[in-house]
Amino acid sequence: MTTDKEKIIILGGGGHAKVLIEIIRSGGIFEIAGILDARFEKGLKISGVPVIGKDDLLPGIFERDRIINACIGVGSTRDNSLRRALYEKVKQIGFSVPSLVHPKAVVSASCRISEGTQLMASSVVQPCSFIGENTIINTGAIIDHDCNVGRHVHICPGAVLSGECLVGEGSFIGTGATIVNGIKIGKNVTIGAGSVVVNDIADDSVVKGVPAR
Ligand code: JB3
Repeated sequence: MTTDKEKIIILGGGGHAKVLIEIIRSGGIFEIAGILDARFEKGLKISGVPVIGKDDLLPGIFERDRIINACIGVGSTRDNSLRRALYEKVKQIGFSVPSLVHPKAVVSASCRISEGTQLMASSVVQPCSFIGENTIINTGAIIDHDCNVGRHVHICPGAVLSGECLVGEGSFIGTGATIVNGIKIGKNVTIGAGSVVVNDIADDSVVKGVPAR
């Protein structure tokens, strides 16, 4: 049976990809064409989706197979540079990278989310906030009002940004971290899990603890 759904290819077949597969399926917009991941044998199924090969197939998938949507299914555990590189690779080929929003995410009508953003279950983005390209707002994370979260950022599960916070591109906010109102976090910053951030953090810093230092 052919469907009139647009097709999408997923890069990566690990835990993050499994979460995204469920979001894609719940949205009912895309048909998942397959997974690219060198770690697995071609033909292996992950959450029912076949592994079809490695990233070197991307140009042919775009040009020959006319699949124009890609999903960055590789997560990040501290450093977002691989996600950034994969996003830039697929964009350079010409793919669109749809934002993926879990049906149980709470997303204000007045916030703006960019291409490639991934909002997981129970995440919240409050009014007038902005989320940059290829950024993950992971399970249960909260972005309160008037925040500005840059591109290629990972806000880990359960992390909380109070109102009017800024997070620079490439930064990583660890699981359960709390950022109090109005804090500015620079680019490529790593905030450890469970930290409480009460002061602005400069670019390229690595901080943790309560208060985070
Ligand atoms: O903590 C949470 C809720 N999620 C984590 C997520 C954000 O990051 C999760 O627990 C993991 O820590 C991590 O998820 P991810 O990236 O799915 O982890 P892992 O299970 O290691 O799977 C990564 C997959 O990406 C592996 O199968 C790699 O082979 C594959 N991979 C790595 N580099 C790649 C590339 N796949 C492609 N297509 N291209 C690559 O360059």
